Amino acid sequence: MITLMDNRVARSQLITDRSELRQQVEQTVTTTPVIDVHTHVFPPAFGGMFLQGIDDLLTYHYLISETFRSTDLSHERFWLMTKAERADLVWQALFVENTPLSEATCGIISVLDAFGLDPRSPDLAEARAFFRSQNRNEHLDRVLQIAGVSDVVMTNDPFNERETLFWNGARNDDARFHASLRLDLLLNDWPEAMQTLTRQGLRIDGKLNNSTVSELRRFLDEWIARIDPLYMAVSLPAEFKFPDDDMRDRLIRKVVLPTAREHGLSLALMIGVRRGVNPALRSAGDGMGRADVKALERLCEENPDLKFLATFLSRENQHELCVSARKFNNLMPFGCWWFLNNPSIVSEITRERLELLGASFIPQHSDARVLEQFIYKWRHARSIIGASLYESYDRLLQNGRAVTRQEIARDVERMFSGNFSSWVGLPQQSATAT
Ligand code: FIX
Ligand code: ZN
Repeated sequence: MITLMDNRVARSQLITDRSELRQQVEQTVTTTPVIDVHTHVFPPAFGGMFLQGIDDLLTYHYLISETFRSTDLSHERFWLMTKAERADLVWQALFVENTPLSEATCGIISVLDAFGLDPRSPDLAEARAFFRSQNRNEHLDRVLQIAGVSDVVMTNDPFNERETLFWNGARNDDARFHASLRLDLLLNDWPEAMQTLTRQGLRIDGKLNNSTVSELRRFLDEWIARIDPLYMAVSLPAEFKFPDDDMRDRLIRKVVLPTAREHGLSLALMIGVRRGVNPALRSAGDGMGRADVKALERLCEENPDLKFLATFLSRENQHELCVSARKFNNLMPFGCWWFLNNPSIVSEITRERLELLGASFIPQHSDARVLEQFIYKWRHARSIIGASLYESYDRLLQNGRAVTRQEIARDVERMFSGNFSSWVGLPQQSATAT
């Protein structure tokens, strides 16, 4: 039976005053818990993969590439330094000798501010002492609480040795952290993937014969059983084509899509990265390029029974992604990825998405690698999403329809957790505040 929702509300519930509207949107956006749908953060049980504290924060690859714009030090000498020495250098170059104007440097200031630490300190002594004195688990709870993050999706790479070692001996016991199965090596570097899989005992043939397909399917089945991922994911180069006549296309068709189908898993596509544009910068050396959104449209069209999450790295692809999502309801745009995660661009993309898709998208993911980044990435994102959303409600008001508190709460919940939960089948009750 269909129950019709009552669209009529008492006049007193309508917010017709603009400053009250702004304040209500701000409050809702600030306090609604969010599911962080794509991160590289792990809980403490993952040992060395759990990154936190000022040295990890300052040696984030975003800040490393920025540091080289303000130092004469060679890349070679930088990579010979210890983590603490690198952090000292980044602090000196970007926070002492220069004003922290960029988004990534401003993020560090937000984190220091959240803990009452001095953003003008000449060195890192105070910050180091503070982070060192924290109990790991209590600190994790506190950070998630400050950031308003209820659930975190990790990036779990079955081709990574450290990750394999962890999952072979242990299980993730923190229910706030969920897995995602990352397929980059398989789909972007088949020769290397073959070597890794052969070392792990798989009997595979480079030409992808039937028994190799079965071996690869079995490999993914086992990982899915082991880590229980919410989705499978891959980052793809700007040149990604679908259909194509290369190994990636065959692997997608014969291995990845059938696995997604069998396990009822969505596939997340992160498109537009150019790895190793400057290899001397190592993990900080990746760039970006404009991709062809038609490849994603073909995937959605050929596989109407499968669900796709998608994000593009180029600003130029964002409008096309919105239009594609209007055509394919098995496509969920998510996040403002990496080089897009700057206030001016997040604002533009969020407004564009609201205008074309209403609340039927996932506005942001943090892509955090270091625990405390949740604080700044979500503080900054919430403020911009709030401003964009206010603009939409205000336009609605000027055109004759006021909204209620309940409607604002419903929209924000949908964007911050509901869209993702229902897309990947995560029980809604998991998306509660910590
Ligand atoms: O491929 C990815 O998941 C990217 O987000 C990362 O590899 C990238 O280095 C990053 O941290 C971007 O925010
Ligand atoms: Zn990422």
